[in-house]
Amino acid sequence: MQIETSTIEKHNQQLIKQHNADVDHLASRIDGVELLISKLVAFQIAVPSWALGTGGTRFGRFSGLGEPGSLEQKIADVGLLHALNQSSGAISLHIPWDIPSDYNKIKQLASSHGLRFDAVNSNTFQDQPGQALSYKYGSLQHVDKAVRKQAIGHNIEVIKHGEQLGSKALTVWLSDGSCFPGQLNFKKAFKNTLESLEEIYAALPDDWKMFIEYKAFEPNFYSMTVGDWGQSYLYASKLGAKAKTLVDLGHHLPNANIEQIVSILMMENKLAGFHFNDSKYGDDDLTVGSINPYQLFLIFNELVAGMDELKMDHANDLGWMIDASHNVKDPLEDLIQSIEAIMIAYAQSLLINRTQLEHAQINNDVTGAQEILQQAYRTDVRPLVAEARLRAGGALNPIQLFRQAGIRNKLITQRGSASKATGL
Ligand SMILES: [Mn+2]
Repeated sequence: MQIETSTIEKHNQQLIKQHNADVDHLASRIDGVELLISKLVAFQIAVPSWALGTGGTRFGRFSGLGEPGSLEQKIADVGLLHALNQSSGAISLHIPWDIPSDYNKIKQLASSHGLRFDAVNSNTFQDQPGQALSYKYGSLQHVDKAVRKQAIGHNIEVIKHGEQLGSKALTVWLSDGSCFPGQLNFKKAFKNTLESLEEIYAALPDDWKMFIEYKAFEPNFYSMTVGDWGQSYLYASKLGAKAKTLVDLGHHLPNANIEQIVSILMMENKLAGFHFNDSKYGDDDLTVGSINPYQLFLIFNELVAGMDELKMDHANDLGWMIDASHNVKDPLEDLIQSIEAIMIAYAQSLLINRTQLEHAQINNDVTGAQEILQQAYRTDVRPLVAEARLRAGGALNPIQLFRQAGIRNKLITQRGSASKATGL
């Protein structure tokens, strides 16, 4: 289904008076508010094809209703999101869960919703039906060269799918590692993985990037062969300029200083982009900003500082994607909340007075530096984020409209209550 422009306009009319008053109030206190709003309008966050269905844990999965049962329906769902917030104009496909049967048709469908194809994701963390060799003991790291070759071949196939769709990056996340001490020779596992990545890297088109994602633990619980940013950075450095490190917020050990990791990676021009989510204990895949919004703001502070130093385009020069799983919420509502949280943190980071912050830093004014950051963080920027949505044709309050328009019920009527999203 598609949401009519007139439905969005009618919704906005109901809220416009209060909204305008809120924007005027904020605008009078912010220098360069027009530039800030234009940056918010340009900023787009990709939605992965696996986030449109209800997630689960290894203990169980409680399906939602009216889930998208095909790639076409997943694209339609991202299209709905984008119509509501005008900030989710890209979809990231997971191969082999979402292989298009007709590239042109899929491309046309996506562009009819104003969507482009973001990074493509390979999968060597599970065995597929009919697969010759198993990834039980790893893929690119495997002791058996034949298994490594199969995994390399899969990644090259993913690149080919991506080329047909206009993607410009391959994201490699490996579950490779070991569950028990002694199981793996760490150095051999690293070297095998590097050799395998080199073969995949050689197959990358000139204008593509390879994003190397790391994760501290799970599914392997003793060692991960790309376990932290240091290992990812080492692979990316050895591979070349097209390889960069991808930071997933949930893939760190508790209390890791992710903003410092981001800062150093940016200094080296080795940050590929981001997978957004939130967590309390580990890779919890919770809604962005639901647990630790201050951390998200501090990360955006470093991102904006780093991008400005490198004269990068905020919207296009790094990869921005949500990577979360919704076990108990409506996935579309959860995604609306996630994107809103990202836009808020981004807007707040744009408010930071960098000249004052630098002045405080070189004068060891610790209190002053904290005040500058918290002044930005404690500003309620939601009216500016809403104004950006309004100007782009979106809804002032996407969740409210999603509910008022009965979108989930319409999807259930269309797809049936038993419809299940493909994926894990
Ligand atoms: Mn991720």
